[in-house]
Amino acid sequence: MNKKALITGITGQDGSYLAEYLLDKGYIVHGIKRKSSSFNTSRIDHIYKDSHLSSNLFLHYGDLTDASSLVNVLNKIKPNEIYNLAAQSHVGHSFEIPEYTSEVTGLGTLRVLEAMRFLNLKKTKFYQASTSELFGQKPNRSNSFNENSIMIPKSPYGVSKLYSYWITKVYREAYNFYACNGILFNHESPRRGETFVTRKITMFFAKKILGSKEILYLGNLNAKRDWGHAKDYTEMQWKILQQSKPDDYVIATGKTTSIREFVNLCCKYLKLKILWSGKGIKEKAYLIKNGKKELIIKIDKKYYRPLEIDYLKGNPKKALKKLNYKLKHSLKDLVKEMIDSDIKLLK
Ligand code: NAP
Ligand code: F7E
Repeated sequence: MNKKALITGITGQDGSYLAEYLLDKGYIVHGIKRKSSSFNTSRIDHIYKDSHLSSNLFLHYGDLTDASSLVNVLNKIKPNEIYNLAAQSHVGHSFEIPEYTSEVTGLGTLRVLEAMRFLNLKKTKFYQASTSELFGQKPNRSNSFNENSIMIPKSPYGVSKLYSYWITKVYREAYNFYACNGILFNHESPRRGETFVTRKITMFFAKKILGSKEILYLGNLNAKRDWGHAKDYTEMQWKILQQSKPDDYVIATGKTTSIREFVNLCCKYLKLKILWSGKGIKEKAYLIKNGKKELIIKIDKKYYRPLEIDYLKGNPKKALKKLNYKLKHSLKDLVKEMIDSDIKLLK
């Protein structure tokens, strides 16, 4: 019989790739989508055009802030696997809406776990979308973070995710749940939300190539992130739930790149000559063409966060070995894929 999976956050970047992946594997996929006044299914609409896949995909209204909706959906489906991907996932915005972020990204996880307990779903496996934002401080002895690194989050988002990380472990130990944390470092794709920095940059350069005169306003250019591809990472989410015992895994590439370097990678791909000048809030970037300078990037203080994690690099050794996985995408390929896709979208 086909396995049944429930994905919270199916309309998000990861949810959409995971849905495709599980449908391809023959799963019946159920997704929870929240009520919104405008359409929020653009990342999964294409699945409905594929009759082979769409017949096994079912969407239900629900919300991580609404416990009864979760109990109702879980009771109806009784899934073999739950992937809890729903969250208010923007770190910057979590400073502006901290209480809502805690409700969804923190307590929302408890509501799903409690629904499982209340309905006695003892055989259901649970995946929690944990994050590198749990780690706030560069490790003393090592230059990367692993499963044993100290967790000192630096945002309402990170704190909410820390709660979810621990409550997942508590339910594993207290009630013998098959519950796992995937501690994922940043992962991007053409489906990344446009307010996250990589997509903001690739969309800007796609517009520029098509003749736009816009200026790109960014925040902290020095922050370093470990960027992987969402497709690799969603495949590993599935693998985490296929192991004989539940466990927690860091998923990362083991490489780190600053925002400024990411911009440079985009220019390199597009064969654009870029010149940086100034420091801090006064830093600017120009395109050099035919001996002329065009201002393209400025800093806007509003994109600085009240508190920032300056450096993130993961150590994925345990995950790559135990899950027997080899990453398929490099950052260079990711930049190319995102820019090409944005140009196509704009055209
Ligand atoms: P995303 O694109 O922001 O998707 C978040 C999903 O959660 C969307 O489907 C969103 O619905 C849904 N959602 C938001 N609030 C909800 C609520 N109150 N009730 C039900 N659903 C709600 O995030 P992502 O990049 O796919 O990430 C997936 C998960 O992994 C998130 O939990 C994120 O925090 C975590 N994570 C992400 C990364 C990364 O680099 N991408 C790294 C580590 C961990 P709408 O479509 O209606 O907004
Ligand atoms: O910021 C800096 C910003 O918003 C990356 C989420 O998926 O990954 C994501 O969180 C860096 C930060 O991602 C702008 O200050 C500079 O240092 O793309 P981001 P994030 O905050 O790392 C983690 C792992 C998650 O779990 C989250 O859900 O870029 N930055 N200038 C900027 N960031 C944004 N958004 N916009 C700027 O203009």
